[in-house]
Amino acid sequence: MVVVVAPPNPIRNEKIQAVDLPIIDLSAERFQVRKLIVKACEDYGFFKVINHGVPKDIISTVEEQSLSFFAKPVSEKQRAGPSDPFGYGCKNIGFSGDMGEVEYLIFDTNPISIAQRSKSISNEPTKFSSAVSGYIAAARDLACELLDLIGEGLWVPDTSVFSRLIRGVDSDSVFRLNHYPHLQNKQDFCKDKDTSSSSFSSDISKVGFGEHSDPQILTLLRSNDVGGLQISPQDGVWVPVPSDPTALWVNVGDVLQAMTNGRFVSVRHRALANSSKSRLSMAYFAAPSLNACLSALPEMVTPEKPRLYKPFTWAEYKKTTFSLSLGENRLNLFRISSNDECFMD
Ligand SMILES: O=C(O)CCC(=O)C(=O)O
Repeated sequence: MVVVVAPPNPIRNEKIQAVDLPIIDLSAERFQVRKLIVKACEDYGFFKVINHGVPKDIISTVEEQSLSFFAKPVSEKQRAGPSDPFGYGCKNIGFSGDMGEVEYLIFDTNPISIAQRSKSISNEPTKFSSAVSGYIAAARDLACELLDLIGEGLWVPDTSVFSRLIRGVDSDSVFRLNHYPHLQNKQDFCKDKDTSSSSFSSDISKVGFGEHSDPQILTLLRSNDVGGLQISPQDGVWVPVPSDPTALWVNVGDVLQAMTNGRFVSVRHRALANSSKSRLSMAYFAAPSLNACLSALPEMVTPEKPRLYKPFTWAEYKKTTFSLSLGENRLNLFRISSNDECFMD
């Protein structure tokens, strides 16, 4: 007799906890701001920034143009795909078979390739591409400013040690627009005709973007007024992140965790597609150049806090990320074990 055991529903066994997440006002005194950012990165690897300086008109043009694109028939959207790795993708996340109730557009940050790609995305490609490139430039400036504040707050001698990694034209940063359909949309949004009867059921907790940490240095995330994002400060505990279209959320990525020798946490997060309105998020992932060699800053390594991770290049780390499934803890693969004593300073 074959006994079929239903897989445990991870979502049902979780604890949802409301937490007041840190809010950083960038117009406040610099010495206060840098202290609060360091604390937020240590406690949560996550915080909200207000008075961030990313122009509102650019944000609303990117949002309007993206929503018009995602509202198009699937066959038209597919003209901007597949995402290999840039362009339109639907449900498939990454290269290891992960799936979610999400469709997306991914771009590199080169204005020329954005302009080229925009021709298959927008009916007003110049308007779309200049808004996307404008958003990316403002997000990069903001990420550099936050990384400089982090350098100052950690009292490292070279305060631009982090921002320098993402400033150059060879930085491997990417920009991603995610669209999570609303609950009423029972049609399979990846197909032109609804062939499956309930491919998107009204199940209250559909995973839009599964649990993961971001591999890069820092992520800046902005969404419309629809919630769904959750962070996990500890295993099995999820904290809902309230939507605030006027603010940006910042999360520490794996590289920053490695460079601070584990002092900052690369926060695990996910997005649920469980609203009656569709969620649109835009994420700028600040990454180094492929050949950047990444390791804990000497100031972060002490006899009490020995080096946690082996040095790696961004190309190596990216390759490892692509070879694993979304939720895998990749940084663990670079952890120094007691057999690796020779890596110690
Ligand atoms: O849409 C969101 O809120 C989360 C998106 C995300 O985690 C990602 O794009 O990596």
